[in-house]
Parts: sequence; C-alpha cells; structure tokens
Amino acid sequence: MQFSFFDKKREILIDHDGIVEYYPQFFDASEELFQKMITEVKFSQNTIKMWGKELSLPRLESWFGEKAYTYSGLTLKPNPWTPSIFLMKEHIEKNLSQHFNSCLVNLYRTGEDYVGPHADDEKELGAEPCIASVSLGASRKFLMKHRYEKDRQCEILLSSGDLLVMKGPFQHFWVHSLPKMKKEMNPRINLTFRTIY
Ligand SMILES: O=C(O)CCC(=O)C(=O)O
Repeated sequence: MQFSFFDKKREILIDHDGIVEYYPQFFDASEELFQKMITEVKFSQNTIKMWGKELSLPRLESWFGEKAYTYSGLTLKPNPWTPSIFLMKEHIEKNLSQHFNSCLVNLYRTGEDYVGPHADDEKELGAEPCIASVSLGASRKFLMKHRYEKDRQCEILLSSGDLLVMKGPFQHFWVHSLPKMKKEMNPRINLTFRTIY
C-alpha cells in the first residue's frame, strides 16, 4: 500500500494551554485502511477495576509497539506491528517530523461505544506527549474541554482519513472524549500513535 504525499491542509483547533492540529483527509485510502484494520487486528474486550468492580470497556482495543502500556490499572501487552499500521506510522512520522513507538487501536462497534472524558497523561508518555490520532470508518464527534476554564471547549466531527495531533501541555490542561451517538451507527476505528518512554 502507498500513501500519497499531497499538500496537507492543517488547521489549528487549540493553541491555548496546549496545541491541537487537525489535518482533514490526511489518509486518502481510508476505506482500504479500515478493511485492513478489520482483517489484521485482533481486538480484545478489556476490563478495568473500578470501586472494587470489574467493568468491561465500552469499546474493543489492541495495543502495538515495543513496550507495555498501563492505564486505569489495565496493562496492555504489545502486539507486533502489522504491515499497515507500520506504514501509517512511517507516513505520519515523515509528515510531522516526529517519532512514535506505540499505537493504541480502538474499535467502536456502534454509536453506543465511546470513551469518556480523560487525558493521556500517564508518566510513561512523557511530560508533554505528542499523540497523533487517525480516524477510520464512521464519523464521530470528538470533544475537548479545558479542565480549569469551564467556558473553553472545542468540538469536531472526525471523519474517515482525518488526523488530529495533540501536543505541548494539552494533556495537562484539557480532557478529551468520544461521546455516545446513535446506536445504529457504523463502526469506527481510531489509532493513536504515541511514544512510551
Ligand atoms: O477515538 C478517539 O478519537 C479518541 C481515543 C482516545 O481518546 C484515546 O485512545 O485516548
């Protein structure tokens, strides 16, 4: 598979207490990529422990790269890179001049699957993580809210092929989420490329 190097359009969505850049249609072969993910990735239903109870996450996950990743008490063991995820990683790295050694892949099966408000601020992601997030499949709303300035928030509809980059102190000042939408929505896959130290 080859990715075209077209003139990438970039919009700055947030430039206060962190930076969020949006590259619409960064990947033009997004339907093909979605199908590759479905066939190449083995997704798992993971659980986390909360208030002494075992809770199933409202999405499926798979973790790739060189190192394990622990969040909310859950440790994800790394799978070896699949050919397509590795190519996507290289393409993003060339365009952003940034290196990544890991990737979390989420599968939202219907509009009922979601991720609640959180920040990717685990210590092993470094002080100011740069996270590159690729959307494939159904379009879903992505919400960012400032932790301390309650009137500051930003919402964007992420579509197949879009790339969103969060960097600087963003994870310290903002939380982000992918809220539930209509139940009958088509599946969406999200890949977040990260660096684990
Ligand atoms: O699916 C998305 O766009 C967001 C995923 C996310 O927030 C995460 O994996 O930390």
